[in-house]
Amino acid sequence: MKKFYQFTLAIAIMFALLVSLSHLAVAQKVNIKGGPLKEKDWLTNPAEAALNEDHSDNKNWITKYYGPDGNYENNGGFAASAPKDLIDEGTKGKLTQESLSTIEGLKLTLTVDVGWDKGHGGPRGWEVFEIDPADSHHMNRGGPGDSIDTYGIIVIKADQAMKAVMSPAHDDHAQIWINGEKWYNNSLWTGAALQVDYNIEVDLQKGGNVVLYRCGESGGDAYMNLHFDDKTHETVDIYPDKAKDQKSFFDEAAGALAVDPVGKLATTWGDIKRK
Ligand SMILES: [Ca+2]
Ligand SMILES: [Ca+2]
Ligand SMILES: [Ca+2]
Repeated sequence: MKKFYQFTLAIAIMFALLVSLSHLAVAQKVNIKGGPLKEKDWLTNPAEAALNEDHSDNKNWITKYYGPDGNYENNGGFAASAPKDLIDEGTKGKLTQESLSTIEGLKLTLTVDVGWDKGHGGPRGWEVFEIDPADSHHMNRGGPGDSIDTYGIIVIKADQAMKAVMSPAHDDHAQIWINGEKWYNNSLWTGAALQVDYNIEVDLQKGGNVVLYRCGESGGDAYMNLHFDDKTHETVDIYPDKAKDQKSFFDEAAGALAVDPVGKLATTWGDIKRK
């Protein structure tokens, strides 16, 4: 009998070890915590050392965004454009980068377009666009490949307030806002389309969360990629999902964008457009 218990104990210990080892294998190092960024750091690069992690095996890279239906062009290089709020510029102050990354601001895109002048790509409406994360030039979107800025939005619907870890890969200057706050600024390209230098812990609120991802490009490769930790992808819904245009995006995300108490999710694209 004693032998049997020893054997069981040994098996239990081995199992526990295996479980903890397998967790170690998939864990990504979180090297930025304590956000959002304070205003004085909005354009400061992370102080932490770059991780140079290869995330090419990750299955959760975002492939669809909602955003202006073309890039801002002739940006003068990302160093010159990064400090400029091109959303503010294009909407004459009706929207800013901060307000666009809120539910109310996102809904304004149903009636407010981006009026960039001819020299910067011209007027833009809003669309759902798809990117291939592995393509290191995917920011081109059929237009010029250099001196451009791309804006992409996703909506994350969470059942409860939670911590999530976001992992961006970008070339060149990335800036990310969530729910009106800036959480990430890094002017240095990560090194490859699926290489991550910073895993950033962020706060998601219960209900809809708006993530605004901006990437500024000077020359060479131009990509903007993002995924979250596995647990987050398992527990939240992310939009655009099946949407192909503005209407279907607002329709499928309506539940996440309703300001009404949970259970009263009648808001649709048509309702918002009428208001
Ligand atoms: Ca790197
Ligand atoms: Ca380029
Ligand atoms: Ca580049």
